[in-house]
Amino acid sequence: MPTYDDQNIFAKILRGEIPNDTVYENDHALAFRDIRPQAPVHVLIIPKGPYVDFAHFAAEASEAEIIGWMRAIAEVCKMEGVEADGFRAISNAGVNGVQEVPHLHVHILGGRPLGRMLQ
Ligand code: DGP
Repeated sequence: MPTYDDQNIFAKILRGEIPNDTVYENDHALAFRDIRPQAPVHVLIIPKGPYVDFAHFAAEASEAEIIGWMRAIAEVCKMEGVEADGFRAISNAGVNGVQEVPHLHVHILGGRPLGRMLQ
């Protein structure tokens, strides 16, 4: 399993060392607006625990953490009004996935037609 770097930007956001535009929070997850939005709705949802990526989270997180993160994603989609017209959920991992911040996050993008991504 990867080693978690607690100096990454999202760890600093979780510790309150860097401000963020919080959209939603529960015991296990925090959701905030992306600093470089690619769509009218662009929210990042992160688990509060120290997980690098999806595989790390799936292997080591508790069921409560997994449920908390998943429910946060669903809640954000509802709150941001993208549930009805649709949205895209992306989680980049590793070098090939071009993951910039090594703390698990899912991007929720919506509010406009996003175009076909896979052919
Ligand atoms: P990626 O790791 O490639 O999935 O993308 C990381 C995203 O995080 C990118 O869309 C920009 C965003 N981001 C980077 N630094 C900050 C920050 O300090 N605050 C916020 N809100 N977003 C950030």
